[in-house]
Amino acid sequence: MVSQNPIKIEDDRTGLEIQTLRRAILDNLFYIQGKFPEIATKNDFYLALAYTIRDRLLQRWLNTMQTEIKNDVKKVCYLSAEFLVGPHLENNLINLGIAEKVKQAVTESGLNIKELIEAEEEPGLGNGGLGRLAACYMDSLSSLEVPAIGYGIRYEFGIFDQEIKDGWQVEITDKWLQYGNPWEIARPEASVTVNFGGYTEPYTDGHNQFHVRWVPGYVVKGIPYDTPITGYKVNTVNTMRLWRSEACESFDFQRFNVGDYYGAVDDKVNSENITKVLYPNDEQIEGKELRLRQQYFFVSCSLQDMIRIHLLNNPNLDNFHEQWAVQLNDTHPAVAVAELMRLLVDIYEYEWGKAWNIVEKTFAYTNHTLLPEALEKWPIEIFGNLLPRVLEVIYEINRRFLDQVRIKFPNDDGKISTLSIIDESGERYVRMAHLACIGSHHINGVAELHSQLVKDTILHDFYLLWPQKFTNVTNGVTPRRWMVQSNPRLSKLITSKIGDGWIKNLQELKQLERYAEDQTFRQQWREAKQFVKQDLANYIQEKVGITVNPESLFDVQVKRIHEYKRQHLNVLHIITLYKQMKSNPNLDVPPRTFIFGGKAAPGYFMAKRIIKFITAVGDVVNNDGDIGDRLKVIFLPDYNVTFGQRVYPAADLSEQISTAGKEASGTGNMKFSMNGALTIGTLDGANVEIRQEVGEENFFLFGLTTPEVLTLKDQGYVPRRYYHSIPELKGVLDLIASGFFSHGDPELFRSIVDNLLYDDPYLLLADYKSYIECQEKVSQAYKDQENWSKMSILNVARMGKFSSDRSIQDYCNNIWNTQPVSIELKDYVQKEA
Ligand code: CBF
Repeated sequence: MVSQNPIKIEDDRTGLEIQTLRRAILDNLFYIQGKFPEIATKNDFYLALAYTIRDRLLQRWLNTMQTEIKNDVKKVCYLSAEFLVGPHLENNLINLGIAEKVKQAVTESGLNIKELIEAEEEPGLGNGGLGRLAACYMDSLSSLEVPAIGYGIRYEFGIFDQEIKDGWQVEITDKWLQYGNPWEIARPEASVTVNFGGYTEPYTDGHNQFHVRWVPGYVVKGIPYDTPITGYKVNTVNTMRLWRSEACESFDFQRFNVGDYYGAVDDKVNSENITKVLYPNDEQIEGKELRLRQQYFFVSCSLQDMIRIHLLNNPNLDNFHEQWAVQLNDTHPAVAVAELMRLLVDIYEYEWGKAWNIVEKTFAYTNHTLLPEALEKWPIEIFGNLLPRVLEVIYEINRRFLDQVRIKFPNDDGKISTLSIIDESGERYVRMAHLACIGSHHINGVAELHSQLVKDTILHDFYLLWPQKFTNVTNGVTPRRWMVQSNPRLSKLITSKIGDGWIKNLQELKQLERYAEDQTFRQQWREAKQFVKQDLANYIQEKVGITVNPESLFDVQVKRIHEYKRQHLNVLHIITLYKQMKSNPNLDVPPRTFIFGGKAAPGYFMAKRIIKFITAVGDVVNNDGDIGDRLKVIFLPDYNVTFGQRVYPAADLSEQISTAGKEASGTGNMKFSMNGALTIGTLDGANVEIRQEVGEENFFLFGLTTPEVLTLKDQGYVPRRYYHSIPELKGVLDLIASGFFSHGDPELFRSIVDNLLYDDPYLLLADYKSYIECQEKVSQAYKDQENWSKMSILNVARMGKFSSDRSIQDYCNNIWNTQPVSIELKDYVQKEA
């Protein structure tokens, strides 16, 4: 019964009038931060504003949760060890459509909205492409009104902050939570427990049924923290649910009482360690037991959570797969296949075949890399000690699977050993990709070329077994963050011509094509670019104290530092250009500013040396009076989402120069192109499709193709042949080897030079000539600014395909079989007790 005098939860508290917003900011500052404006820090004001905005999305958020639970709609669960969401505040203002009003309220309160937005510490809960993709997908799921939960880990310390000292990377702990996180809500009432260690034992129940029981060595509690993920101008606000580990009992009185003071908190410390820190490796496995503990912990918590929610509306789990589409974001959560089997068979007492039917129809798996060093496998011993019951379940899955293999490929022991989940070629390992393939109804790569290579190479035998499981979903990125938010000028210019429908339907950018011929529009286009370039130039000055010419060609490579991404090929070009300028001071090339950014895994020797190489070359070039501002080399420290938002819009040229066949997709390539940069790139990953879309004439292509790479390697690649036959290349390598860029020390970069001359696994020398020639074409093209602008406009106009909305639609149609659900906003009215 509703009371006579009901109280609505919405109303003045969450109103959008300027006065109400101002009042709310002040209230939050006072009542939550406990501060007067006079003594409040910038962070206090940021938090007060963030809470104000959070209040304004809560009704949508709770309505979304309620609708999804009540209507029992099919939900997508994106299981990912990483979510690199970036700062929330501005994104939420845009998605809620309240940016202008809030800006006015903040300004009238005597504050600066830009400064408050910049005060937000970004949650660095990912390494690079894979985690950022998960974040773009969460944005699109909400914007497309698809019911979804992103499940992951709430790392206390995210990806390290990078400083550059004397040209070297130094890692600093990322304490992103130290001043509070206003976006999350802890839900301790939905905690679950997770078993580790111990042993298993058989038992027979009262009905004479045989079962296995896991007697754990220790049990850890998982506490969910929810963060709202708003959709663009819709009511849907989905949830990202991240788990934090905690000891079940944080204090052991028995140990304390016998004087073991440190031992009394041992359990607490060990349990909390699970979600302490993100492993900072991108596409390299770290075979540490703690990493497996992290994976199993968040997977088990998430599956238990899904089951709990499912049982709110359903009598049993028979239809679990009809209600939940669970996507495995790479193999990091692949243990979910065995864990769901364990839960169904051991806890809910399902018969194996029935349970397997549910499992197979629940999961789908995305592969994100072909690099052998990134393919996860766990030594049996580590696995068995940590998760004894899960290993037994894996053995049983494997036994039944290999029986099928024998039927399909009779008398073929080779197939048994290549397909088995257990690698028995030497030390025995659990192969996580195999578990993911066997337990999933679909397997996809992340760009056309990559999906083809998955079928042709690493998962070839699975493809022979189940061709129908394999498909492609080309990656995409959200235009809300990567255009509207990061490049407001360009976005407004576009909207002034074609309306704002493109923000929701990126294909509408096509209408821009006709403006490529419009001289006035091209001028406006250049002005928009110039504005952000100036902004970046100021930022460079402030961060690294180097003055760059904002009129120069901004040539940008920002991404993780990895040999296959070939930042050092870029440097070989810089040195080539430098040598040319030195020997011909009248060389007619446009001035260029080379901008690099990216983190190296702390244990990756070559990647760290490449950073030093870039900065060392920069030190020489930037200080050479003969060169002036015709050539500058900048390494900007601490590349992250926030910095990406600044750098993508300002680029003229996007460097996508990986060895063909190595980059699964790339998503930076899309962000650059959407912001009007032209690409110099190989036929790798999504570059292939970007070139197809924007047109060959609007893309600078160079380098070997994937089949050419393979043939060259098969024939026995000898990099020294290129060294001897290309004088320019020889000159560059000799100069490095002489110690010219290392204060006369020939040792500093010997590892790089020797690696290129004697091994060169990523074929830099083979691609050098083609790259240099292509860069000359870039320089020529840049001289004709009218034509460059035309190419730039056409790049943006033809990027419709690369919206993450399209990718999510592909997943919904071809893999998840899910439908959008629109969320009605209902008033909450206090009921009588
Ligand atoms: O699919 C998203 C991205 O994932 C990676 O970053 C990865 O971690 N495996 C790949 O390297 C990228 O090519 C890909 O775009």
